Amino acid sequence: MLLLLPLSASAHVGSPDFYYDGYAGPYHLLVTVRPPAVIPGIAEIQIRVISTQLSRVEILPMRLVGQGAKLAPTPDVAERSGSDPQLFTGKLWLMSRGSWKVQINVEGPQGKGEAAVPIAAASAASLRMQKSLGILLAGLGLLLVVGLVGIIGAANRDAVLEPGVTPSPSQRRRGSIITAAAATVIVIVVVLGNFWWTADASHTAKLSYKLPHVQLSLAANVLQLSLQNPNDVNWRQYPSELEDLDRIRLTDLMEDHRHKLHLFLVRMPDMTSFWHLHPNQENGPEFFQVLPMLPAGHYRVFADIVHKTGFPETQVGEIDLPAAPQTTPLLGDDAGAAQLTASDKISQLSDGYRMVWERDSAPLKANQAIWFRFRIEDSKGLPATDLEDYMGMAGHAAFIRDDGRVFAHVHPAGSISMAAAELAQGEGTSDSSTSSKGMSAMNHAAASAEVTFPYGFPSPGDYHIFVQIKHAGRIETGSFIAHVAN
Ligand SMILES: [Cu+2]
Repeated sequence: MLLLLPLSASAHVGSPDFYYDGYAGPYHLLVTVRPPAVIPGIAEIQIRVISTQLSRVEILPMRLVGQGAKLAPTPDVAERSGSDPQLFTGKLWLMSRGSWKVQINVEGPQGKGEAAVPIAAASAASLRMQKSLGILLAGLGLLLVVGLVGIIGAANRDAVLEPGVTPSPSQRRRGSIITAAAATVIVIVVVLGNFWWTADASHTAKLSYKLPHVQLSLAANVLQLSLQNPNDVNWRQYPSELEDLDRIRLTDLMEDHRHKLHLFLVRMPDMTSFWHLHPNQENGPEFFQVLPMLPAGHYRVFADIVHKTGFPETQVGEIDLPAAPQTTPLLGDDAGAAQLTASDKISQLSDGYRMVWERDSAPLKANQAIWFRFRIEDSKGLPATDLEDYMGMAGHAAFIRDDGRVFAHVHPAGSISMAAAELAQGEGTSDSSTSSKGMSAMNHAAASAEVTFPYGFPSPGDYHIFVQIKHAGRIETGSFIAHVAN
């Protein structure tokens, strides 16, 4: 009866769905997984096969790590859409919190193939019961209690008499005593039931996922970050319900495309200053970042981490930055831009390069998986030929709603965590040839002048899309605006 809000659970902020672009054997798939807002709950899966027809698609849920990763349940057959023969849909139960994968087995004209899509499951905040429903249920409950007491009383007073005979005073007394005793017992049961109900509700509320807020402080131009773990304390109180591997710890971070922490800073509300940095770990949840020359202002902060269980989290924060006291060069994979001009089509890069969003005229809609395609052109307007890998991939994108309440860090393979994707491939039931094929497709190098990101906006509103690519040794940021209609 605790209805749950379809809020974001984890992984990204306000963007709970998982989008995946990858290969199952020879078949190119675009997969959308909508995890349930409540655990246990039903995840909805959509699989679109590109360019070929498949004869059969099977889906099954598996844990990402631990014993459960080795025990595959019987797969469900995904249903082919009546109107679109390349679209398959299915539903899967996710029985516990933590990191899961959706294993996909396909069969088609070129034989069989497998893919695994890592997802994260966590209950979001719970909602109180509606008042009207509460009043209705209380009324019905009262009717049951009164009826039960009356039946017990009548059974002990009138039921033993012949028809037409009135009960004697002693029978009446006996009936009254038993009625009173029954009423007392039933009221005690109702009161105990209420205790049980309240305890269970607060237990459920404690197990709902809380968005972690990273603690930020600034000393000169060094930003100090302290990751928080608001879910650990509450999740740990119920060890019987949570396998140990579902515990969230901050000492178990794994590298996700080369870094344990991907830090995004965006100046609000203009969003003209955007930075993607990689702080150094000091110890455990403490990190520090020497800031480059950021323009002063109020910044929204998003810190992406992945636990070694494959459970991704984004910690959020806000900070006011003064004008940088000294110039520190950007190092390694750190990149950003101080004065971006957002466009709905063409973003100017340095050296006369341009990034062009290849979009059609159709309005953007929420909850729809689409490919965001960006073409990089050189100063002559020709497709760029000098694109390089940036942290192992052709590009990195951040989708941020203008109020800062939606944030997703997306790659050419989708909005799944890349580190979790490696776990999903590594511990799967698939043979190594399919796995390696899947991975190479996932990490497809920056061979062309185009970079694509599969994603769907979670809600209507105005968004900024920041797209980062690398060419001629330099990391560039394109900035785009997108209006998502109601
Ligand atoms: Cu990235």
